[in-house]
Amino acid sequence: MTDATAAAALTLHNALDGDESRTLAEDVRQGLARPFKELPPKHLYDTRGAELFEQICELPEYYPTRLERSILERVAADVIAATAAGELVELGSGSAAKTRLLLDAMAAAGTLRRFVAVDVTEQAVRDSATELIQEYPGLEVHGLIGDFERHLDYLPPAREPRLLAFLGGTIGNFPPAARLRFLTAVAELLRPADHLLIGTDLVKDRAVLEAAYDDSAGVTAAFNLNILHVLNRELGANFDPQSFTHVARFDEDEEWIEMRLRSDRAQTVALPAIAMDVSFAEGEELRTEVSAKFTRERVAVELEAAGLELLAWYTDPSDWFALSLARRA
Ligand code: SAH
Ligand code: AVI
Repeated sequence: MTDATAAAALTLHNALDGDESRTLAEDVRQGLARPFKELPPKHLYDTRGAELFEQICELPEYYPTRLERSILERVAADVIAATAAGELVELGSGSAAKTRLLLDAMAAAGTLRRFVAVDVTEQAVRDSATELIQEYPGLEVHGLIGDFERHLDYLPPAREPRLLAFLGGTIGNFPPAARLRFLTAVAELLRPADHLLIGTDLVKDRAVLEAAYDDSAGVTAAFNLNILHVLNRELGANFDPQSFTHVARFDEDEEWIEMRLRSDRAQTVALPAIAMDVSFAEGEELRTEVSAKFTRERVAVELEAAGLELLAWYTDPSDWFALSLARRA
C-alpha cells in the first residue's frame, strides 16, 4: 500500500483537545480533598503508563491478557459468524494487540471494512491506527482520542453491522454506579444489528489475584506510582514517589482488587496548578484503581440492568476469565 492510500484510510479525531488537563485538575481537587483519598484510574495512562501496562500484560503473574487472547483464538470466528460484523469499535483499545484476532476473523469471513479505536492515550491510538492500516490492506481506521465515559457521541455513525468490543476486563475498573451508567450508554449506541463483546476477569483465589496485581518484578508497582509522576508533570506537584508504597488487596465483600499508594511517612504535598496542599498521615492510603472480578450471574444481571441481553459466555478451561457476547434486549 502506498503512503497516500494509507493516509486516505486513516482518520483521527481528538475529542480531548486540551480539556483533559481540566478533568485531571477537577478529579484531583475532588479526589484528594476527601477523607478517603481516591483518583480515577484513567490518569494512570499517560504514554509511560501505557508502556508499563503493556509490560504488565507480559508478566507471568498477570494472566488476564493471556487468557483473553486464548479465548479469542478459539471463538473469534464464531463471534464474527454470529454477528456478521463489518466494523469493529474498540473502547480502551490501547495497543489493540488482541484486536487483531477479531480483525483476522472478519477478514476471513470477508466482512472486514472498518476499525474504530477509542482511547484516552493519544500515542496508543496513533500508533495502533497507523500499524493496522499497514497490516490490513483496504481497512478503514478511525482513531478517536477521547474518554469513553464522556465522548461516545463522537463515534462515527455505523455503516455496517457493528461489533463493539471492550476487552481486557477494563469494565472492572469502573465503580458499580459508573459501570451501570457506562453500560447503559453503550446499550443505547447499539442498533438491532449490533453486538457488544465484553471481557471480564472472574472471581478466584485471593493469592492468584493479589499476585497478578503485585508482581515480583515490580512492574505493577511502577505503573501505580506513575500516577504521581503524572500529577508532578501536569499539576506542578512535588510528590516524592519514593515515599509511597504500592498496595494491591482483594476485597472479598466487594469482589474487587484495589490498588492503593500508601504514604510511608507523614507528609504534605503541594499542587500549585490547583492551589492545593494535601497532607498524608503516615500509612494513609490513596486508592488509584478498583478492578472488579465477576461471576457469570453478575455479568448477566448487570447487562440486563443496562438493557442488554447475554447471548454467549466464553471462558478459558480454568474459568478465570470470560468474554460475553450481548445485544440490546
Ligand atoms: N484493551 C486493551 C488495553 C486495556 S488497558 C487490552 O485489553 O489489553 C485499559 C485501556 O483503557 C488503556 O489503553 C487506557 O488508556 C484506556 N482507558 C482507561 N480509561 C479510559 C477512559 N476513561 N476513556 C478512554 N480510554 C480509557
Ligand atoms: C486495564 N485493566 C483491566 C487492568 C486491570 O487488570 O484492572 C489495569 C491494571 N491494573 C493493574 N494491573 C493492570
